[in-house]
Amino acid sequence: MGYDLILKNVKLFSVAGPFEGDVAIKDGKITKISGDIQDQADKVVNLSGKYVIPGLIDGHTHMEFPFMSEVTADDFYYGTKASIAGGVTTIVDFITPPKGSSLGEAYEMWRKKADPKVISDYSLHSIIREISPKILEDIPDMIAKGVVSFKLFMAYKNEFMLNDSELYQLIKKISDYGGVIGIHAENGEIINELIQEFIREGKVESVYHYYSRPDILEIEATNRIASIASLVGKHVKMYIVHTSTGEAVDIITSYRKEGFKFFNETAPHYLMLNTEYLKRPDGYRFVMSPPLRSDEQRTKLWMRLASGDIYTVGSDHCVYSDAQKKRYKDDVPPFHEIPNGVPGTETILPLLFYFGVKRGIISMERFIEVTSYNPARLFGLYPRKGSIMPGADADFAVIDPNRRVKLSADVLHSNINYSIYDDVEVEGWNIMTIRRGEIVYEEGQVIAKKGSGTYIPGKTPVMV
Ligand code: DUC
Ligand code: ZN
Ligand code: ZN
Ligand code: ZN
Repeated sequence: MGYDLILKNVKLFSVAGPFEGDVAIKDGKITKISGDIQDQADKVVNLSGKYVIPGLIDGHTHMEFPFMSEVTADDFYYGTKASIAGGVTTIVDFITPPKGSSLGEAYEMWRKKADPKVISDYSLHSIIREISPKILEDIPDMIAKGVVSFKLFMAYKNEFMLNDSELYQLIKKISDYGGVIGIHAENGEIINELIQEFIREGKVESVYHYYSRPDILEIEATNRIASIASLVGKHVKMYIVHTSTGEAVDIITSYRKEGFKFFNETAPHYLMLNTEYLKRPDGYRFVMSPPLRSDEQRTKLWMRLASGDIYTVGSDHCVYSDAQKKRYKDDVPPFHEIPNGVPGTETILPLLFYFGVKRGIISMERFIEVTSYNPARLFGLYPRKGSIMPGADADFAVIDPNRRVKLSADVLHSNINYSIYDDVEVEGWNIMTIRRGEIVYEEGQVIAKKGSGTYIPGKTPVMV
C-alpha cells in the first residue's frame, strides 16, 4: 500500500506518553504508527531529533472580530496563518452576531467570512449577547450545525453583558440540548462604576485598566456563575474562559470535585506577563480583559496548570494594530477607550514548551493535554482532532527542542508591527506544521493556500 507521507524516526508525544518510530499518513488521516515502516510513500520526511506533537487546538480566537468599534487586524487569513506557523492546526473562533441578528444568520455570515480565507481548520462557538424567544429557539439549530458551545459575557456593559436572569435562562436552554457554556467572568456593573470614578478623577493612564478590573471582580463573577449554573444541575457543561486568578480556578475545581462539569481555560499572557507592562510607554498594547495581574497570580496559575486544575490553554488571540489601539491619534487614549485584546495564537507552543516543559513546571503530557486533547474533548472535536490514533486527522506540530528564537514581529505572522514578547527568548520552536497530512508550514514559510482550511463541526461532547 502506498502512503502519501511517512514521518520517520519521530519522537511522538501524546497524553499517553512518548513513542519512538514512524507515522504513515494517507488521505489526510493517520493510518499506521509503528516502529519501522518501510512501505512506499509519495514523501518521506526524516524527523530524528525532533519532537512531534498533536497539532494544537486553539479554542479561543477572535479573527475579524467586531468589538469596541474596531474589527481586529488579523482576519481569518492572517490570523490562521499565525496559528499554522505556531503549530495550531485547528482554531475555534467566535460567531459574533450583530445586535438584532438571529444566530442562524450570524452563522452564515461567519462561514462566509472564514471559508475563503482560513489556512488552519476551524470550528465555531457563538457569542450570545442578548436574549429573545427567537435566540432561545435558535440554540438547538446551532448545535445541529456543529456550533456546540456558546460564550456568555458577565462584563462589557452595553456591548455584550447579560444579567443574571438572562444567564440563568441561557444556561438552562443550552444545557437542555447538551451544549457547552463559556463564560467571560468579570463583574461588569462594578467595573463600569470604577471606570466612571477613575475618569472623573482624571486617572486615564493604561494602568487604570487594571485598577478598574481588580482580581476580586473575576473571583466574584466566577463564584456567582458557578452558583447559578449549579442550580441548573449537574448536566451543565461550563468553562470559565481566560481565567486570570488562582482563586477563580479553585472555585471551579471545588465544584468539579462535587461532580459538576465545570472547567477553566487560561491564556499564555496571564502566565507570562504582569501588571507592570501596563505602565510602559507602550502599555496600551497590553490592554486586554481580564487584565494582566501580579506575579503572585502568575505563579498560582502555573501551579494550577501543573496540577491539572486548569483544563485548557487558549490564546484569546484578538489583535489590534498600534493605530487601532491608539484610535488613530498620536497620544494614548484614556484606558477605557483602548480596544481590548492581544495576539497569542502563534506563541502558545513556544511559551508553554520553553517556560513550562523545559523549565520543568509541566510535563510534555500536560502540555499536550491542555493544548489539544482537552480542547478537542470540550468542544466536541474528539477523536477526529486531538488524538493520535489511526483514523484521526493527521495534524502535527514538529518542534526542534534546541532551536533558540528571540520573539519579535519579524519572526511572527500577525498583521501588525509589534510583538508583546519583544524581550523574550525561547529554546524550542515549531519548525513544521502538518494539517490533515499536508505540510503547510516549514522553516518559517506558511505554504498552505488561502481557504484550504476546513470547517469542523463540533458534536455535543460526552467527555466528562
Ligand atoms: N477580552 C479581550 O481582551 N479581547 C476580546 C474579548 C475579551 O473578553
Ligand atoms: Zn499518493
Ligand atoms: Zn472574554
Ligand atoms: Zn476572547
